[in-house]
Amino acid sequence: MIRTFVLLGVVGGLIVAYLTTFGVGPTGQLPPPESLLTKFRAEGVVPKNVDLAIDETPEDLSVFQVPQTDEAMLKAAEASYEKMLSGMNMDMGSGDGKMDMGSDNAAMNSDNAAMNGGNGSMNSGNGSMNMASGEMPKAEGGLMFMPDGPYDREITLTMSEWKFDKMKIDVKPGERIKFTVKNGGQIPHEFMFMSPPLMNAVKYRATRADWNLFEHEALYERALVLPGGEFTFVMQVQQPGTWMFMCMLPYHMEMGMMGQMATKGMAMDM
Ligand SMILES: [Cu+2]
Repeated sequence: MIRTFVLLGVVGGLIVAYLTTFGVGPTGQLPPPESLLTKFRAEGVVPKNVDLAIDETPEDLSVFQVPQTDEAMLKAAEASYEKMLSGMNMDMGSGDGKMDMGSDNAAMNSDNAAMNGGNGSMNSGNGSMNMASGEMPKAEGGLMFMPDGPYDREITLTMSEWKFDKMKIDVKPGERIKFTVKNGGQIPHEFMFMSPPLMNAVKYRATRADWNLFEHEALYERALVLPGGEFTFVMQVQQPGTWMFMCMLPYHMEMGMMGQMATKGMAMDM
């Protein structure tokens, strides 16, 4: 009797082993036919295609992510950006990747070297000024910046979203102007003066995939002005020309925070 059970067990085991190893035909190992998949999807047994899409929403803030609140701003800014720069009528031979912006400034620098030397006494004790080069006074691109000193007239410039209260400033060669720059807005801004060659550099970078507005050179730069904050400096116009002043925080300039300062007949269409 026991032999019968052992025999049944052995035979049964062999049958199960055979079925699990060889008993399933090749067709049984293929994916289910499309109709079956459709049926299962309809029944919700397997996820639909759309459910398998990768969610590309970044999980943390990175330098490449645009905060949702900024998207509308950026759209408006992008729409106006090309128009704004093309209106400035700069010919820089876009696309050849070569910039010829250093030579003019270099010449200006050498012209002004004597002036810098002559004003050496003004340089002392002003290391806290937030100038682009860290030096005071600084002369470049036809403008000279000093922390203070004698001046011919005063200009107060108030920043807000998204403009300066004066978008066009007329100046005369040689005059010294005391600027008071205020942030009358609700958010931080920055302030800088740029020459057309430096703006060309910005325009050039704007055509590149690795464009970064934080990469720029300015004749004068105050990196952060908090709401309600203000600062002053004295600027001398050293030669006829045109210059831009702006806030270059992301999308601020494109939204309108760029004005022009020019001597007579030198202003560009903007
Ligand atoms: Cu700003």
